[in-house]
Amino acid sequence: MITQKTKVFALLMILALLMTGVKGRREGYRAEGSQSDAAQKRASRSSEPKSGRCSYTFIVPQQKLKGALCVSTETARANHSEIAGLRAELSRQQELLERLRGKLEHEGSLVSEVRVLRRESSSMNARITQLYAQLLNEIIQKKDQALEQRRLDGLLLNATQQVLQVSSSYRELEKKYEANGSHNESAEPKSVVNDVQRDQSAPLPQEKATEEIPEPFTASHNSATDTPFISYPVTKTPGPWRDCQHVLDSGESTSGIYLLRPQNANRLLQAWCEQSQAQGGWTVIQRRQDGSVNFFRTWDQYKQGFGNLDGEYWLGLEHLYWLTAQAQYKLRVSMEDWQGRQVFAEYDSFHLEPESDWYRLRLGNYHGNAGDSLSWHNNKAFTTLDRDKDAYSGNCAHYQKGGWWYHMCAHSNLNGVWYRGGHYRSRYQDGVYWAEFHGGSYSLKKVTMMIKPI
Ligand SMILES: [Ca+2]
Repeated sequence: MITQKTKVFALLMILALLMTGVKGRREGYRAEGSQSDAAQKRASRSSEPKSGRCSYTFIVPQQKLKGALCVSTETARANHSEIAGLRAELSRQQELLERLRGKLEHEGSLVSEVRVLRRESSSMNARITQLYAQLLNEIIQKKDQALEQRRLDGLLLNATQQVLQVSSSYRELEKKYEANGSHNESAEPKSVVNDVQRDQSAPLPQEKATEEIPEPFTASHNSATDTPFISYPVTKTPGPWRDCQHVLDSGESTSGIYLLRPQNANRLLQAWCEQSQAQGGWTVIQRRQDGSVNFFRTWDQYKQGFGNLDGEYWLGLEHLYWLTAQAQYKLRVSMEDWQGRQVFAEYDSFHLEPESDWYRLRLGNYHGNAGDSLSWHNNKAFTTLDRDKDAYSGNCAHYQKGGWWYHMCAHSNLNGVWYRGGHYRSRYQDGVYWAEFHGGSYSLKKVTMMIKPI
């Protein structure tokens, strides 16, 4: 142990001698030495052996630090405040940033709103464009339709002119024919008949076509609706007869259509002769049986007659006037309800006043089993929807839907609306009724009005 200490001591001493040897060289550096060197020297100097004291000299390896190593508490305090300042600045900046972000978001939402609005606006524009195109298209179509309408009007006008031409040439031919063959009685009446008795709704060309068909007519040559009054075979004997009693007296006992010419009347007509019912000889002046003919008609149509001779028809007031003017006639109204019950009403005289007195009804006494629903109408003028001659403040024909010798308004309305099944529901009492037989709200199934000389 002692030897070891001695060895260390000897080594240190050698080192100390070596150090003093290089002392001068080391002092050359002192001018440019740093404070740290000075400090180091001071430390080494303090470690130099002093008298009476035993000490160790430690050699500290030279540090290569340049400049002072200073620790200033003041600076540290300053740094703290700076940091605080920075922190404040940072938070301010952050706040600012947040605010900016908020603004940005707000602007962003505005932008999206604007975008949505733009999108809507563009879709609206598209819709407007589409509507505009549609409008244009419709305008064009309307123009086309107007052109088409004009074209059709032209065609119609043309056709009407042609019909008028045909009609006038037909009349001329008729006149020539009459002039040439006035001795031929059977041909002449026929042409007049159709002039007088045709259905007002029947077109002229059809009328001409029917004229060309020779006698006797066949049932197949036309339908029941388009060419009335000539739609049933005329009997073999051409007539003309004064009335159906005249036909019967001449030995024609078959019911059917016959050609008539009332005395003193410069007119011919066709009518259905009822030769089997009630001893025959009846000239049918009105018939309802299936609702196939509309009886809501004008004065002129009631005057001239309308319908189908083998179906529903109205003979015509003018014909009735001439027929009943040639002799004393009686009237028979036969009726049938929807249960098949048949009744009749007879009036022992019947005639009409002329048109100048509105075909006023003159009626005799009633007898029969139907009840009297016509005497109330005796001495009344005829009324149609376009000629009001009734005693009611309004026009009875408007409410009762037919022409009749209305009073205020009716106990019978045999020219009313043909309702199926009997009892009918209507705003007005407008059915085919005979008040004494089933009342005013019961529409009869079959009605025939016919006249016969006494
Ligand atoms: Ca009136």
